[in-house]
Amino acid sequence: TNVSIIGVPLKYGADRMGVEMGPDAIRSSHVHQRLEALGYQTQDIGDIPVSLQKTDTCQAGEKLKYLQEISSVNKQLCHLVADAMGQGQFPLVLGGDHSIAIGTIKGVLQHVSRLGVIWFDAHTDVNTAETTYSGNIHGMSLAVALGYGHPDLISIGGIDKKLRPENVVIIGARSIDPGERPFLKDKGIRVFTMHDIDRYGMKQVMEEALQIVTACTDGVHLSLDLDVMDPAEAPGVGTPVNGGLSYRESHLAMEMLYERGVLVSAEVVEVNPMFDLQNKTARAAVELIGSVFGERIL
Ligand code: DIR
Ligand code: MN
Ligand code: MN
Ligand code: MN
Repeated sequence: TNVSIIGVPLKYGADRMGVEMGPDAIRSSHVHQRLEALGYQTQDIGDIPVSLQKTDTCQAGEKLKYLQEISSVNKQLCHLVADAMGQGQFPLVLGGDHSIAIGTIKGVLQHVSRLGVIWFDAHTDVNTAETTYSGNIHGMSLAVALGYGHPDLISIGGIDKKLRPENVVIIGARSIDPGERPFLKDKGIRVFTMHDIDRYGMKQVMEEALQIVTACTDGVHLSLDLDVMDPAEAPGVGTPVNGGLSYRESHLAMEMLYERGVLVSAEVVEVNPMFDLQNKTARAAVELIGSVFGERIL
């Protein structure tokens, strides 16, 4: 397989500086070498250009911060991901904040309309303009991929291209906004919280999760928000939440995902070198990418 690496140095969805350095932090932690050692050929498309925004682009009464720039970057990302898949390549998207899941998933949906998504995150990212407290679009990207949100966002790649809630699972959640709870419940999205991982273990959680995302789909996308890991393992994220996945739990999840052989695309987001300690989070990201692509200890 050929892996197409696409960098998206976007920070506006998180409205916090530093996360725009994520793609280069991951590259400089030798992601290409890691994949080539596993026998993949890599092609790095480079970074999607992100234009400088004034700090306050939010019009009075407008709830989505930096909507225009985020939607423009995601449109380009959608095209690049679809083009890579059209050439038979595996898109590996490096963020940037989690709002880029909009463009990635919309791009993948051009080729795999019955798509499963496995979303690792401390958060659930299903806010809308009606429920958000922060106005940050990175907290809305899964809702958009399901077809709920601002018209400028849900129309990217075609309004008919969307995920079905029964094909989506969220793993590692421990910070869910009040307005997100009814959304998750009403749509019937399966959330494996940290409680479930404590109680049943990652092995059982992954078995159930993989069953759900593969049941009625033709491929699975991995959306990996590094804040799913415990801040002790991954301090370099913009919105850390205590009580996350251990280093080994994270690897087991990625190894089980690889073993299932269903992945068609992946994105690794929210690595923020400004909050990191000696690039620890970018290095963890690359180690997890190794597991996603088949690295084994023995
Ligand atoms: C919060 C934080 N739920 C929001 N979301 C984050 O702003 O909507 N997602 N950090 O990863
Ligand atoms: Mn195109
Ligand atoms: Mn997220
Ligand atoms: Mn998160």
